[in-house]
Amino acid sequence: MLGRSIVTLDHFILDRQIEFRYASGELSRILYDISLAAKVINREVNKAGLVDIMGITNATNVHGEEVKKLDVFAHREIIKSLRLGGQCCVLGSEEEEDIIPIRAEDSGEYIVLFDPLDGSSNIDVNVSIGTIFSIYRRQTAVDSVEGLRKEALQRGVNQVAAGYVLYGSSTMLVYTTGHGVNGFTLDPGIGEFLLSHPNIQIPAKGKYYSTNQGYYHLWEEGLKNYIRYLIEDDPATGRPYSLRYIGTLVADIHRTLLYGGVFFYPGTHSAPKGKLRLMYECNPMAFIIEQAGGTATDGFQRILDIKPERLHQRAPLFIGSKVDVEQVHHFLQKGR
Ligand code: P6P
Repeated sequence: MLGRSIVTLDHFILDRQIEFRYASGELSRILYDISLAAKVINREVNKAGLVDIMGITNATNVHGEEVKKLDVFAHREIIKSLRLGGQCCVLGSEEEEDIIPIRAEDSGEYIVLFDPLDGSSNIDVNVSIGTIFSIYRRQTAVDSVEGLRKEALQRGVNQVAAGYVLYGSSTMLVYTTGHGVNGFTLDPGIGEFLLSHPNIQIPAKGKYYSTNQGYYHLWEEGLKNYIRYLIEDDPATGRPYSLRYIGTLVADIHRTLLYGGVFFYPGTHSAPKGKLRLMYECNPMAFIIEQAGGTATDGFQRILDIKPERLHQRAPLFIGSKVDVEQVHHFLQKGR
């Protein structure tokens, strides 16, 4: 039986670059650069369990210093790859307080904001972790640090691409350029990401909810009512839902994307904006989920419409199947 033809990520990017309304090769190059960094990070992540036996990640930086922490390693690998690619004018990383301007001779038209190793606290227990990226095109020609800071604070609706890498039982890269969502699985034998999940569509309604229910006592009343509704025994309406929570955003969103349901990390009285970062966690995941037919809000408005003020600002996140997110909103509104 003829199997589906093998499509590598590189071929897919090239074949689809006509969809990109700007100079096509630029975005393609950024996606290559990110996928290359992902392969290098994947190699080190897979050794993480051996660090105690083999010593640290045997990574050294330009100064010959040993790089001890995997998230710092991932941070540096992504910067190195994007800097060499020459398509970016400024970067923003969860690991760096301020923006990372790219010097004029290596500079390009794009901004990449990223969480180099999301869920890194899970490394020591061999639970999936990930990399998240969000790509914008610069709006001005301003090269000052202040001007580049503004370029890095565009609304999520301006993203030209977004994606994540999931370092799990297999390593996957999932991304969108605004023309649907496609998933690629790394074949370590040939070192290529192969198209494994074409045109991903999130189910309109799921049977899972995903949240850290340990914070239940801190939530607003409407959200508590929603949980009480979800766990009632009523097979006719697909209840009770099952709780699934990995504690790595990339892994919880990936399951929600494929199986449907809702993920939420809400605000509380003490932390009204919740924990997740708008620019390199909420926005890229919202772009992906919306492109797959789902919804993403902060409990009031569309995530992608939020006007950013700071690079590391947080936002509450309610994201997943359209029907499920609408139902959360119904309970939130009733409780307010
Ligand atoms: P909590 C990981 O530290 C992270 O930033 C996300 O990947 C994840 O969704 C969240 O925090 C988990 O937070 O409070 O449930 O441990």
